[in-house]
Amino acid sequence: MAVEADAFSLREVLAAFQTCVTEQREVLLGPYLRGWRGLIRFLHSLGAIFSFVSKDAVAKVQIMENYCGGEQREKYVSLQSMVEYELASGLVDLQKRSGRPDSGCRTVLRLHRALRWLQLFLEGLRTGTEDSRTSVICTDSYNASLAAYHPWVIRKAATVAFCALPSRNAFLEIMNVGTAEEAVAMLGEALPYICDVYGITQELFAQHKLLDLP
Ligand code: 1Q0
Repeated sequence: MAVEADAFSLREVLAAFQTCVTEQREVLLGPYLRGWRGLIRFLHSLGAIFSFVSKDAVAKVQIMENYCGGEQREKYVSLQSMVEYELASGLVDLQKRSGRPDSGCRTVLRLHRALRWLQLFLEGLRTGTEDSRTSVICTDSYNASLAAYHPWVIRKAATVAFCALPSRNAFLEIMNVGTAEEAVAMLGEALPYICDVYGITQELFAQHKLLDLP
C-alpha cells in the first residue's frame, strides 16, 4: 500500500480524541467528529471493499456536522449539552427508528459503539506480535463489540472484508508515526484517551437510558 508523507497520521486522529474531554469531563463534539473524519480518511485508503462501512460512517458524521453547524449549534457543543437538549425537546424517539430517524443521540450511539471496536482493535494491534493476523484481531474485536448490533448480512460482509486487511507491520507503518516500535509506543500512550471518551459517553448514555436507542 502506498504511503504518502502527509496522507494519514494516526497521531493526529488520536490527538483529536485526546482534546475531546474537557476539565469538566464533557466530551466536545468538534474534536470527536474530527477524529472520526480522520479514521474515515484512513478507511478510504483500504480500498473499495470497505466502502459499505465508510459510506455509513460518513453519513453519520455528516448528520452530526450538520447539527454542529446548524441553527441550534450551541446545543451541540458537547455530548452532554446535546443529550440534555434533545431529550428536553422531545427529539429522541425511544421506541422506534421511524419516529426520529436522525437524532444526534441515536447517531452518536452508533459511532460510540464503533469506538469500542476501535479501542479493542488498536489494543489488539498494540499487544500483538509481528505475525499476528490483523484479520483475526479485527474479527475478534468486532465480535466483542459491534457485531451484537448488526444483522447477519452485515456481519458476513464485515467478516469477508476483514480478510483483505494488510499485515500488522503494514498497519503500524501506515500509522505514519515512525518505526513499528514507535507506533506501538504511541498506541500505548493514546489508547487511554479513547478509553476515556468511550467511558464518559457510556456513562452518560446509561444514565439517560439511551444505550438501546432504535
Ligand atoms: C480497519 C478495518 C475497518 C473495519 C471497520 C469495522 C467496522 C465494521 C462495521 C460494519 C458497518 C457496516 C455498515 C452499516 C452499518 C449500520 O447498519 C450500523 C447501524 O446504523 P443504523 O443507522 O442502521 O442503525 N452502523 C454502524 O454500526 C456504524 C458503523 C461505523 C463504523 C465506522 C468504522 C470506521 C473505521 C475506521 C477505520 C479505523 C482503522 C484504525 C486503524 C488505524 C491504524 C493505522
